[in-house]
Amino acid sequence: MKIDILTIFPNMFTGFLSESIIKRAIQEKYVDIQIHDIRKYSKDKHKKVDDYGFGGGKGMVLMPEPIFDAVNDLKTKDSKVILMTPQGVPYKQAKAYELAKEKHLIIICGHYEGFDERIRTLADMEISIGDYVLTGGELASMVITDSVVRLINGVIEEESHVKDSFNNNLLDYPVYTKPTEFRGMKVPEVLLSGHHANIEKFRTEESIKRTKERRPDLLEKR
Ligand code: 6GU
Repeated sequence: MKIDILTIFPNMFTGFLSESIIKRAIQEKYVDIQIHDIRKYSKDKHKKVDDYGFGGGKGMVLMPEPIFDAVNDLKTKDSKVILMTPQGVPYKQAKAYELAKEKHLIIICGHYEGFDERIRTLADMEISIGDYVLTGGELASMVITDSVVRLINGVIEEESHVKDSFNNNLLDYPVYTKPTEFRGMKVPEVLLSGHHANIEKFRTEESIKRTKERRPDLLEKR
């Protein structure tokens, strides 16, 4: 898979791309992630990419031309263009699975007070990562990228995500490691028993109990 991210803050991505699973997925060629500075596509001599909004009002608005030129440069017949905006469709794990099947994603990070409305015509979809406002789409684009890359076949063991929270609209069951007793808190006996059927039953029950307590809205979707 190839992921191209368009941003006016390319440095925000340095840490994200150079640690842990994302770093390894890039090294092992499961994914090619390229960060593109929108300023590079500006035809203005000061590399301007935003301007005052018509009609007045607060803040600067991202101009359409540099972003149109960038998308035009990168787009192929296999591309899906995603616009990051708090006005987009709320992001869910099911969408991560869909995106993980794509060959090429182009992600546009909105910024400042907004982007010129005509930029919307470039997008196949608009995504929001939740009901709160970020200063820009950069963190949101990293959220999308992280959640998609870990689902690409081979990046992590399939076992580690078939049981992820949300896969059946259930939250994860609790897990424990050594020691078997820590500050008076004991690992549940059944997990030490080696009895696989009982362990499975315990985990399912704990998942349901946890979901009931914390996310009853998910259970209604089951
Ligand atoms: Cl995609 N962008 C911004 N700026 N804020 C957000 C968001 C995106 N999703 C939730 N809040």
